[in-house]
Amino acid sequence: MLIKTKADLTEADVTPEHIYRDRRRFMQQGAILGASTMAALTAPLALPRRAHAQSPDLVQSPFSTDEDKTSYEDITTYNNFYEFGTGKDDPARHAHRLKTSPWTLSVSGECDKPGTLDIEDAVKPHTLEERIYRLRCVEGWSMVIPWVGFPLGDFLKRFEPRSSAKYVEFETLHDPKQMPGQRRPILEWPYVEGLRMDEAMHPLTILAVGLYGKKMPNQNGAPIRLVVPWKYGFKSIKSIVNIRFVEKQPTSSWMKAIPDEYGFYSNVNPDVAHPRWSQARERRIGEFRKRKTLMFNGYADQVASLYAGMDLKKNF
Ligand SMILES: Nc1nc2c(c(=O)[nH]1)N[C@H]1C(S)=C(S)[C@@H](COP(=O)(O)O)O[C@H]1N2
Ligand SMILES: [Mo]
Repeated sequence: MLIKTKADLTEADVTPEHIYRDRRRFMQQGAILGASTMAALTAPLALPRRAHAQSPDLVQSPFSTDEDKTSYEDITTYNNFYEFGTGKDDPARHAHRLKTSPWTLSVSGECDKPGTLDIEDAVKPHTLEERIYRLRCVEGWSMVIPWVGFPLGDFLKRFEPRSSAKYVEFETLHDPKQMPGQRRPILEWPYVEGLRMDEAMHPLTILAVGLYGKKMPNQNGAPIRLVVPWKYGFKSIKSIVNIRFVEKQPTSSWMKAIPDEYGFYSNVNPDVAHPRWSQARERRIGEFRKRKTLMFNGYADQVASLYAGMDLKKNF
């Protein structure tokens, strides 16, 4: 009898037929990481063995910073997610209440192919990349986070936006049963954010479904969140359920709550102070001495042209 050694086995031999077929279909659609897409979405959270190890099965993005990454522990225990409370440790304590599967994402408004997708179908066609980005919170701290995600622009194109689509509006889930912070009027719920169309289509802008090579922890915005690295962290809306192409500039929850302090653009700009504190410096979580904050959070070469001719003190 011929016994196949491990080296002789093909993928088909070791994988149940239907999974093998599905996986092949993914790969033919161009998602090299089809299998790991599903793994990233369904794998239980496990701590990476080495905090600084890169994920070998993910495409490494040329847009990644080579600065030291913030620890997994800090990234997942020091959060802003007001739906779970305003304390930094509230999201890590309470976000386990959020049920992220099943999850549907609906895309509507000024487009020819609106649709409502299961999260798996939303992610499946895309190649997942590791993008190590700086995140600068308007409160004066920053982190370096190895996101797992794909360009928002590639996703949006699937819905064929019309020329009347000038902005994109995003909404977080609204469910006070799962999100105890929504039982109090801290912000107007659901949390709303927006981008101009060119900001949304910019190659640096991603939808993230994980970090440190793992499925997104709930407190960081599972199952899918926005990441816009040159803007203050609050633009990067978590746990998204609705995306709308619109003609008029959306009003974000922060603009509604405190219009003098939070504008639509929210670009990281060390020369524009927040009315109550300077934005010139920041504390990188894990470091003691403060750093100088960089224009556009260090992404000026890639994004400054989007704002050519605009007064960034008026358009804060
Ligand atoms: N839905 C929602 N998204 C949100 C927030 C929030 O309160 N609710 N906080 C924002 C702010 S202020 C920041 S700094 C980042 C923090 O992301 P992190 O906790 O993953 O570091 O999430 C942003 N996205
Ligand atoms: Mo923030």
